[in-house]
Amino acid sequence: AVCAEAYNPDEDEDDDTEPRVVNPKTDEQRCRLQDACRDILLFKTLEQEQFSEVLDAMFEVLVKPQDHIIDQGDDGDNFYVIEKGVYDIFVQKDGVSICVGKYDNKGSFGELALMYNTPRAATIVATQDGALWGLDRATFHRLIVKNNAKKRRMYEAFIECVPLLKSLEVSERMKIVDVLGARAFKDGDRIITQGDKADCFYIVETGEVKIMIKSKTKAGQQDNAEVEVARCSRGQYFGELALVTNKPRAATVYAVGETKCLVIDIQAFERLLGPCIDIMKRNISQYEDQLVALFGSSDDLKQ
Ligand code: 1OR
Ligand code: 1OR
Repeated sequence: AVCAEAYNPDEDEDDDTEPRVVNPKTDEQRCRLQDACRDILLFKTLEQEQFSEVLDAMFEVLVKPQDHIIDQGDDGDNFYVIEKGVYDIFVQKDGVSICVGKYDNKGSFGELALMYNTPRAATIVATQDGALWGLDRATFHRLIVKNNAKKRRMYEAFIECVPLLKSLEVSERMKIVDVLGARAFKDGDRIITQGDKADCFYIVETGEVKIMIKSKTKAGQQDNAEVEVARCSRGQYFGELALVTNKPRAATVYAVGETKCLVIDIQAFERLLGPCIDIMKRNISQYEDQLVALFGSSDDLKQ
């Protein structure tokens, strides 16, 4: 379908002659904006200069409960980064609007219509007073979409050989590349903490991670030290369990040496990795067997 086609920014010269958008901000606003944008995956692969241009162009949007920030089917105007507030995600299925998820005080939305020139794919409704930062379509194109061409060149070969993603079409894998972020870790950095709420999924690009668990059934006991249960290296994934089971993180994950991971947020995970879920579930059932061998019960997974 045409809408799945990648926009080819190299064929497009107009963008370069467009004036830079600058929305002046107070120091206080700039601080809040920088905070809100710190973990936005789409910004993670930008050069410093491009990132400051993005920040310059962004503008504050205050919202009230029940405000529709985006309506499914509309043309795309802005991309939004969440500073605060809770936002429900609705998708129309056979004429019925279903709540398929929510953003809870972090994350971003509204990139798809701007990236692929498609109608808005979901409706986003504020459930409380909130604050967003908008980025206009033209600037999004000039900086984010152009950067995506570079991302595809950088990650295409690697993504093509991640075993988990084998069952996807090439175009589906490229859509993952479009929305992923990259994060670098130093030896010993904690990437995931057992018991935390989960909002993203990881693939190891370089280096290695170790997965450590403390038994919940042994909580408080003297001998309940962290136990290493697995390692993941290039091409392997982690952080899927909490997303698939809708539970807190089941383990703590540390970088072993300098490590780089590709990161996908939970909405993109649910939207793009559906076809891989069976493979993940099969591997999860193996965790359970290993857990029984280790602690004598698999209650830690069931709780
Ligand atoms: P957009 O520009 O299409 C609506 O405007 C935004 O909602 C969209 O970009 C995404 O940023 C965001 N499917 C499609 N869009 C989603 C979804 C989603 N979730 C958030 N958005 N799904 C839900 C996954 C939790 C798949 C539903 C079948
Ligand atoms: P998560 O979202 O729960 C921690 O965040 C990640 O560590 C988890 O997803 C999995 O990707 C990974 N064996 C191998 N990997 C595991 C295990 C595991 N638990 C979590 N992860 N287990 C078997 C150990 C003998 C333990 C199951 C509780």
